[in-house]
Amino acid sequence: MLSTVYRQCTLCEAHCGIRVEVAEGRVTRITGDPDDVMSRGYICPKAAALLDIHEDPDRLRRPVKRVDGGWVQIGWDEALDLAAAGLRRVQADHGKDALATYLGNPGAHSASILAAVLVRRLIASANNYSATSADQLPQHLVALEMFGHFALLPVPDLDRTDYMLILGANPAVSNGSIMTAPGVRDRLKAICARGGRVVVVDPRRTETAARASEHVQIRPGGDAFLLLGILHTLFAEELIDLGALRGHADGLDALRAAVRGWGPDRAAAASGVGTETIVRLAREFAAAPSAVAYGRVGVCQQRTGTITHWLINALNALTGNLDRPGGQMFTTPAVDIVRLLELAVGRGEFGATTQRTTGLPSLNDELPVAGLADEILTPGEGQVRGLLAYAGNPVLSAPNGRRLDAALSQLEWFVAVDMYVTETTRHAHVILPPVSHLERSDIDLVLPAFAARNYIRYNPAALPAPKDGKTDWEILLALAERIGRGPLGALQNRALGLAKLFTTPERAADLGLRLGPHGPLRRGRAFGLSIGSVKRARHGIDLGPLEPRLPGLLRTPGRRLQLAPERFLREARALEAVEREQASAERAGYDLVVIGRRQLRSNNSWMHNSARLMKGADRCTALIHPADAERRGIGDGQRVRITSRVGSIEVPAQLSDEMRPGVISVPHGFGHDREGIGWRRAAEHAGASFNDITDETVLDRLSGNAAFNSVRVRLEPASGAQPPEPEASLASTVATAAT
Ligand SMILES: Nc1nc2c(c(=O)[nH]1)N[C@H]1C(S)=C(S)[C@@H](COP(=O)(O)OP(=O)(O)OC[C@H]3O[C@@H](n4cnc5c(=O)[nH]c(N)nc54)[C@H](O)[C@@H]3O)O[C@H]1N2
Ligand SMILES: Nc1nc2c(c(=O)[nH]1)N[C@H]1C(S)=C(S)[C@@H](COP(=O)(O)OP(=O)(O)OC[C@H]3O[C@@H](n4cnc5c(=O)[nH]c(N)nc54)[C@H](O)[C@@H]3O)O[C@H]1N2
Ligand code: SF4
Ligand SMILES: [Mo]
Repeated sequence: MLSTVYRQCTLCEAHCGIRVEVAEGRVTRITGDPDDVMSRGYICPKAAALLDIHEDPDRLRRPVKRVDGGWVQIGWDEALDLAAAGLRRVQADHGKDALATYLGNPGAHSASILAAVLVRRLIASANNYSATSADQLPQHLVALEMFGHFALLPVPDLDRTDYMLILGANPAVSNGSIMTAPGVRDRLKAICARGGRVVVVDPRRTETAARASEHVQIRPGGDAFLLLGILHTLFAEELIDLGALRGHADGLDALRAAVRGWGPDRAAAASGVGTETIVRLAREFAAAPSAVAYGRVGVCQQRTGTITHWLINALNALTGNLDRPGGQMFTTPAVDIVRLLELAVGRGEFGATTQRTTGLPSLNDELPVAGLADEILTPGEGQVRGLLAYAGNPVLSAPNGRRLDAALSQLEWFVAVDMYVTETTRHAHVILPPVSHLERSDIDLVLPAFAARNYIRYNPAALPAPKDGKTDWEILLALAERIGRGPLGALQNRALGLAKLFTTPERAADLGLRLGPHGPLRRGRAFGLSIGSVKRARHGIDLGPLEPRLPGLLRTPGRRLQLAPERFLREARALEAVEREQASAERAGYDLVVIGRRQLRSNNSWMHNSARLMKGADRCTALIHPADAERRGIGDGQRVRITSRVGSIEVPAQLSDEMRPGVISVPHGFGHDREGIGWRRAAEHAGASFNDITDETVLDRLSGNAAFNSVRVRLEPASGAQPPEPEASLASTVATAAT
């Protein structure tokens, strides 16, 4: 029997439509779906690797419990009872905050996130963590302060823009983030083809920069200063025009005052970008028929993450590009996530609680992951003794992962919902594995809310789930049921009763679709979406280009756009301190900055067990500018040691003039050399974990997001390594920018 199933690849935010060909109960081929409404046939090499994951002998297919010297398989009932009893015991013995939760990145790519949120509510601990605080937390804080809700994240309307300024993102490799836009390389190319410009601000000449109209090789952490200089120019040259938002915005004068001291010369010195470039970028941006500034993890993972994203949004707003076609817009998604979140958790309060050991603030009931190890290691009232981790690998993804690794080994009880024995889950007492991605039907509710077009797509399972297999949804609800009988009693049971209404993700989605902006209530019975109509549309449903939504969508008092929130103004006044800090780190002997790098054939930490993705040369290398290498006697391919305050790693050097001198680049997600991990092929390509040298005390100053890209290091040949033969090419390489 031959069949073709149309669904999406759930690996990254692009969510490309795929065709999965099935014969005799086996997947024979995965290709791009040419009729998919969003991706039109585009896929990257990872899509086919869904099959590798599915067939991977190392993937767990049954629950396991840890025993002396290894793991034993157990049945689902036993596993779920055991897991839940342990979680409840931690709370009964040590109080409710002693049990922490961690939600990882793949959780957001499935409707099961709803079930995970429910479990969290039942656990009712203050110690909630996720990949958010290693990623987009600054953007949530900016959304909360400027737009009134933490999930009101605007998206670049890249398909209609005339000018795109990209700061700290490499969509040609990452395929776009908080910007679902499959095939983004072509979409960027189209901007130039229609006479527009793409300008990439990045310390490295990335795959995106190489295809752009212009590359601005900024110093890491320089973006806030660059943007201050641009805004200064806009005010000085009277290029401000709020467009349709005139009359709906507060804080214009305060913003003008905040940037007053940041003339282009000063901004240039602080950012490492030339004065003329800053002035020209400001003029070009203001003059373009439409323009959008877009920033992602490169600038989130900085000491100045929040302030930078504030200035990005302000630049869009001040030039009339916020909420207009071709600018920075909000979606009108099939399921109104913001509305649902509003009902479930409110606006997403900032600082409602603080972390016991670090004092870092919470946002939307989550605390920064940078402090998790401390919470486990520091004795006292409220010490974390148990953990429930869903779809995350924080040992490789959180700052100072080594320390977290050690901390996890001390937990009294740790339950992981994951399909591998990873660097993280090897510390678990019970691992509950979901069926493979191809075996689950699903509907993605979260990421269409951050897409470059409005759309919705249903994902039928390509293969039936094995009889004794469970989806994440089923696992999490089964845990919820067992935890619901726990010490907190009545309240938990009420929440659980509510949840039981939604026995499948489809039922939950159906309600969301019907109540949403494209549902029958708004569009009439004949046209309104329901789960039935979404299921019938095999290639997804295009719901049109982004539409202006302001001021109606704002959740601020009086629905006013806040251009200059007080918290950000205070921080802007303190920016000089950031410059001083950088100087003092240099004096302490750490003379380089290390930044991250994503790769097409990796997906964070967890796809290194796929044969087809691991072909070819070692990718876990340090990109080093030839001049920096030469000064230290380092040759191409030689092993180097990179040392920060918290530790050191050794990786091969890869000399490249695509780096800004003074900056080196290392991918994260490697480091598969730990004892006891279950992914054998990954272990053969172990590499080193970037997060063994990232510093859990180096954070975005406002949100507490991990500032991976602000970490100072020193670099030397690895001990025992032979000094390289001098290379003629080294001396002739010219620096592309002054440090
Ligand atoms: N130095 C540095 N560190 C970084 C970053 C960086 O740029 N530099 N980036 C940060 C960012 S943006 C992110 S999002 C985080 C990611 O950090 P995490 O989310 O903590 O880690 P992942 O590597 O995505 O690990 C995902 C885990 O989920 C499992 N998994 C995969 N699919 C499923 C599924 O469908 N169900 C279940 N139950 N499990 C599944 C995998 O086996 C794996 O163990 O890393 C952050 N860390
Ligand atoms: N192939 C692949 N795709 C992925 C992932 C993956 O691991 N592999 N991960 C997914 C995830 S979880 C996410 S969040 C997204 C992230 O998507 P992107 O935000 O596009 O992520 P990166 O590719 O890490 O790009 C960050 C860029 O910031 C630059 N940078 C570092 N420091 C600075 C700085 O101070 N200033 C500026 N201006 N630039 C700086 C880096 O050189 C890098 O090019 O990608 C997703 N897609
Ligand atoms: S870009 Fe690649 S990994 Fe991302 S959804 Fe598309 S095919 Fe999957
Ligand atoms: Mo991410």
